[in-house]
Amino acid sequence: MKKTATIAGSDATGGGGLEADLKTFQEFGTFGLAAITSIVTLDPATGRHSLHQLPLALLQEQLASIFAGPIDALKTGLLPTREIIELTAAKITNNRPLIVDPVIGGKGTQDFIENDQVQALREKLLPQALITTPNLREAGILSELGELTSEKQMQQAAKKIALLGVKHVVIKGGTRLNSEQTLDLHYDGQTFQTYPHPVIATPYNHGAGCTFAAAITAAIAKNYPIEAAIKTAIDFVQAAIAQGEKINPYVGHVWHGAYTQGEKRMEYVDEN
Ligand code: PXL
Repeated sequence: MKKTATIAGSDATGGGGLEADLKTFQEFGTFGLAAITSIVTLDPATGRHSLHQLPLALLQEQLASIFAGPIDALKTGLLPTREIIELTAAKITNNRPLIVDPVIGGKGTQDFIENDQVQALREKLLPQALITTPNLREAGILSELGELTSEKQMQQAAKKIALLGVKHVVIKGGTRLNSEQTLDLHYDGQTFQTYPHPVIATPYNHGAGCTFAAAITAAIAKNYPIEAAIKTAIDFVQAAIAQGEKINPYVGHVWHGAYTQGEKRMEYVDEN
């Protein structure tokens, strides 16, 4: 069985963060492990998110736990401080594939991120990564090019991010690029490949970014070539968004069980 691990924040509402990662890992038939960097909660009275820190020593013990055995592919999500990024970067020193989802601009998390964290991502983590999966806003920040509004600018940003040492940059165009027909861009250090796909019109898409990176991580663990991993992840997230569901008055989530649970959920059948 392939083992996939995530080092990420917890999204208590279950759409993004390590909850999305673990559900997606399982949907892809891989065994998921997790280290929690922080916890994001939702105030039901206001819909506002809060970020709760955990002691750094506790993260260190979780990292030791997940690395107690072999891991086939590793993903990072929300790493909200420089100290957390530096500790994580120091503990992933061997050559297992690392997928960095540079969570900077996600829903519910964008208020928490400091420039210090962005610099640590650029200096410590991205040089070690096989793949990084920024959205348009995150790609603008990591590349220091600011707001990106065209495919040409996405290409420029991907080139700048690749200079940090990460081998494959996958920028998600999302609805910010185009609200109907968008594209994801892959740069492997030499050539660009685009993956056009329609935007599925639904407000219930929370967790899509985490789910995308987790799907790539699981596919890489299963030895898919990079292009196939990206294509598989895009298709899966499209299905997960299409089956998204409202979870509370403020937010609706993608359905991480879109493939194996979507059509044939386990139902009790009375044989008598
Ligand atoms: O933006 C994605 C994300 C990542 N990680 C955690 C989150 C969220 C969004 O809410 O809560 C922990």
